[in-house]
Amino acid sequence: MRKMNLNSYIKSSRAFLYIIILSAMVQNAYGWKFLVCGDSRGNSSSQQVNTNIVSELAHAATNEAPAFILCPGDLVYSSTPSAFAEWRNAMAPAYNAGIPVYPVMGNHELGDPTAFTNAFGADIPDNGPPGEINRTYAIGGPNALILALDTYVNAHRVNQEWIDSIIATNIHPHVFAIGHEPAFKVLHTDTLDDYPANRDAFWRCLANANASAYFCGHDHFFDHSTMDDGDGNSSNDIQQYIVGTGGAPLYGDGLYDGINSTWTPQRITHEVQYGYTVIEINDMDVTITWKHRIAPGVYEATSDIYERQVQMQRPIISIKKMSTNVVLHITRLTPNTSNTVERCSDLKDTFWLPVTIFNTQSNNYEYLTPVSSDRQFYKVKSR
Ligand SMILES: [Ca+2]
Repeated sequence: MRKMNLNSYIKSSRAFLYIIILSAMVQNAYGWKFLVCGDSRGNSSSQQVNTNIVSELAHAATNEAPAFILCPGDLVYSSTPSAFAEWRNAMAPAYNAGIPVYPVMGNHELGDPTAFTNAFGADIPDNGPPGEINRTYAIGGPNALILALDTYVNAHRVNQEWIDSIIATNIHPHVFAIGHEPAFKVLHTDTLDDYPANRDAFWRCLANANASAYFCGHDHFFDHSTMDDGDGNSSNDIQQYIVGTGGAPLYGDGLYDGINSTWTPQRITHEVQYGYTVIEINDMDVTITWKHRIAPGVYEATSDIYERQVQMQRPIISIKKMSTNVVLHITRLTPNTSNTVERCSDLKDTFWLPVTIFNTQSNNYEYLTPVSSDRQFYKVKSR
């Protein structure tokens, strides 16, 4: 009797163990967060870092237990090994907790880019374009792609060719980007709108990738604005978050009076205070919260909470009929999975004939197939 009970206990323990493991995996994939906060520099070469605020933020950030922390530039006043050592020392709580910290360069790091890459290169993935290693790179979360972009290898521009190549093989539903300079001007006039055609291409690329937000600094305040693309659908408008709130001397306000092309900036929140943004991802939901400093060492969530449910985009087929063939150009595919093209000649048919089954490393695919009747319908299944 006692033995049976023991067996039964072992069986139920094993079942319980499986449930726990499954639950841990689900938690890992579905509920996670990262933080963004930039511009922590001091005001002179003798005061390189606002260590008081950086230390506060490092403690607050560590208590959030994020997957990683992103810092969009101007960490220190001037780019020297000792200044970066001072910054890393102030960020010690995060480093000691094993939380990766990923910075990109600001204009205050331009004096000596090598000092920056020496200080942070070991932490930064070497997956960027040639000539921009440790300056431009991609970070993958459980279900997100984050593009960390240098805006100074070519001043006031991002490396669009590299971004396009990364987006083309992205498998994650959530996409974000960070860079030092705002894409749309508020206070500083030296922003990505200095090259409007490049900025427009960048912003359209983010929109096509279903991105939620671009995080930047340069202006020393918090500014959250949504960039209305004028299509009457606010759910596809990308948010610009200026988070130059890491300790640098705070600035007065500005206007969105740069070159905005076809977008209409709509301000959600502007605040002149230190703090950081928390990006929480739960399956297809993203929540971005601005947390500001209300007392020394005390950071609290504000009412600026942006919520969005990312929709999986359906593949699109464009069909070009040649004399004896049709060319199917398929976009928005999920790379690395089994995709199927099927056809029928009458939509009332319940049977669709498989035309091709393919794997692709890209989210684009082109397929040539013979014309088999005057009227054909095609559909693609992608997962
Ligand atoms: Ca829109």
